[in-house]
Amino acid sequence: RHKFWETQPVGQFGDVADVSLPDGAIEPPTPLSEVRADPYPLPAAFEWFTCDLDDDALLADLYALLAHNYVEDDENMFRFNYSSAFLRWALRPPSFFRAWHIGVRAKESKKLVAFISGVPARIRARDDVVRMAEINFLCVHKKLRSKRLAPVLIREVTRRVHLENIWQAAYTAGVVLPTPITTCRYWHRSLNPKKLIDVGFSRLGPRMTMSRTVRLYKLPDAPLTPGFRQMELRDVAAVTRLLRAYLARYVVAPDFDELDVEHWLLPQEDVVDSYLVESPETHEVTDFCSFYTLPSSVLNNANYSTLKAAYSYYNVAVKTPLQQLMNDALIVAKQKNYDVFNALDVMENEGFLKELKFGPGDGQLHYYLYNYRIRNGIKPSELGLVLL
Ligand code: NHW
Ligand code: EN5
Repeated sequence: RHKFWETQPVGQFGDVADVSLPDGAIEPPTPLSEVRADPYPLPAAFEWFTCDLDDDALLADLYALLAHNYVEDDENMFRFNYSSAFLRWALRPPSFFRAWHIGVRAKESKKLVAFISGVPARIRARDDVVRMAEINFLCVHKKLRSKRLAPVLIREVTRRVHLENIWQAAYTAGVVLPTPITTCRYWHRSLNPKKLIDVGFSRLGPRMTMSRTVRLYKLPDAPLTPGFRQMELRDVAAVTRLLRAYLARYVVAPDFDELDVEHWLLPQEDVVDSYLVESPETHEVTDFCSFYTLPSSVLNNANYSTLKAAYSYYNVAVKTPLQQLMNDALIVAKQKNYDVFNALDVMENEGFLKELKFGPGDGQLHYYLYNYRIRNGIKPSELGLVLL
């Protein structure tokens, strides 16, 4: 059934529930001298190409490859449209490896036709902090699909990760592969219901008029929590303390240090937004919330070409109730002209989704680990990891 995945060190569908197998690495590391030294062969017309994201021309090519060929919903109405600034941010965290930004080009035209990437991360599974690669942006041009190029890309990124003496990876996908550690549901909160209905992202509910719908999703003009403000560079230490203490509760979560927090959570316009609550009395940072910006192209609509979507990222509510904190996140997203606010049912999110008028989407997100077994998997609420 899975000619490629059957050969890989991932939980095979048969043995997920086998209690005799221990948690942790599925196969041990091999000596670096035994890692294959040269790239896997590609069909003759193509060549490997390590991408330099400092190069604006290359970045524009990568942006265009993804904008035209990356993930769509099940009815091909929308396609993710990651911005160039977002791609630079996502692919250049602390200690990133340029060799893990892997393109495939046509030898003759030099056109970029496929891509896969990894970035390094420390991810904790139970009490084991593991150096991993986060794999993302796997993409094969629509005209080259179903030719078994994806397994070559995956083997090549695996080889380059092994060369850095890293033997585990984390990734997500909308498709079922062997074998998810957990399966999450997307939830959506309308901010601009009229546009969402016009483009077919949502529907007018039964016995609902447009004006009732607009009223239903109306939000205040400004955040309600006293001391709610944008995160700044001076907040990195406090946010790191809050987040580390919070993520310690989850079975699988990133192990963020201050450098990671500065990179992943310091606001960057139209890429990542972070807010916190600074107590007006003590000036302590007590709560934190964040979202990233990932627009989708609207395919085949006469009136609109893009949807501006915010995706819930990491949130920590200590003093402010989580529901109130997330309501303020919705308010600032609305003020910044987002059309929809999306969230997964990870961490404590179940606790605010229905109350804040999110509705379940038709998409799922499966989470995977490569060469790391977690017996029986985990629940979405035990997952403290959000991948972009
Ligand atoms: S998920 C988004 C993936 N990208 C898209 O969906 C974009 C649109 N689609 C495409 O570009 C986020 C193509 O359809 C792709 C497949 C390229 C998806 N993950 O070349 P063939 C990520 O980026 C398997 C993994 O003929 P294709 C995460 C499939 O099951 N495997 O197909 C990426 C089959 O294998 P099987 C996937 O349609 C994580 C084989 O590919 C997959 O032309 C990568 C067919 O290949 C997917 N999303 O191209 C794994 N989709 O065994 C990282 C299909 O079933 C692992 N397949 O026969 C860790 C590596 C690092 C380890 C380090 C220690
Ligand atoms: C991860 N790095 O299917 C990348 N999105 O629900 C790979 N549906 O937007 C993972 N089909 O439900 C990709 N509207 C996996 C996701 C791929 C994209 C995808 C889904 C997630 C989505 C929308 C639009 C559906 C269009 C037709 C959806 C309903 C919203 C409604 C708002 C009002 C309250 C009820 C729900």
